[in-house]
Amino acid sequence: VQKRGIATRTKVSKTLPASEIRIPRKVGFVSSSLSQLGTGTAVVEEALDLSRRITSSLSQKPYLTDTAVRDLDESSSILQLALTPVLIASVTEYLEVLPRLTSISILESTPQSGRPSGSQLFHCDYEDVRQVKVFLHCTNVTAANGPLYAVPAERSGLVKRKLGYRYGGHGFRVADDAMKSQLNDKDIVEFVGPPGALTFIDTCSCFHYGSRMAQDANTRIVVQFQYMSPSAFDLVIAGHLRRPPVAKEKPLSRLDQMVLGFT
Ligand SMILES: O=C(O)CCC(=O)C(=O)O
Repeated sequence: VQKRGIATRTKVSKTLPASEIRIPRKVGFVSSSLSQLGTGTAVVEEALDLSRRITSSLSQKPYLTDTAVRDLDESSSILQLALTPVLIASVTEYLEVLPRLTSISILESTPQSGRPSGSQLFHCDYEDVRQVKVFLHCTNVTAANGPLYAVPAERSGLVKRKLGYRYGGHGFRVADDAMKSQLNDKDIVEFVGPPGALTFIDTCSCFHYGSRMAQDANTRIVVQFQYMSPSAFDLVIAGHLRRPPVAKEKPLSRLDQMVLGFT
């Protein structure tokens, strides 16, 4: 899983710029944008283009198509965003280690009748005790388009204790009534925003859900970048199932190769 030791990762991570986008630990999320990263919108165009070419997906969810992005080449704007030094610096500061980029996915949510289910219900991810997912809006996301909603990390921790929450298995998804009995409205933060809006969020520490669309709403398209510590449970147990989303390791820098899991 981790072919290089922490000492080497730490040394290499020292070449990153100072992290300008801080994810406060008690909150577990922060909003940003492509312009704050000094990045153009070519990445949004590339993602929309890819989404138009998706013909099949592994996703079992009727309301959400989740398609892994693979075999990018080094000129891809999606790959360049995933490896942007300021972004990696922010994730490194939060996870306290140079992270592994473990997936890039295109999420497409569409209206679906019936009661919310799956990731439309409050839950915490369990690949590790902490991870960072970065959501990039590729369409305008309003309250009608099923935005992401999240509860700050500290508050989520209190709710976990109160509910006796267990990761995975039965009870991993929590009904609204049970959550709302523990929360005030102000504890639930909504991530709306135009194409180019970014959300950095620790989905293990923060209860969250998304994709509850209004019946007449337009499709919501986001790119999701997932970063974990190299010693994350998921990588230790099933790291061999995760392939870098890029075709070849050359001519990427050593730091990029480490983030991508080549070295
Ligand atoms: O945005 C969504 O629809 C939900 C995403 C989610 O639950 C996750 O990525 O863990």
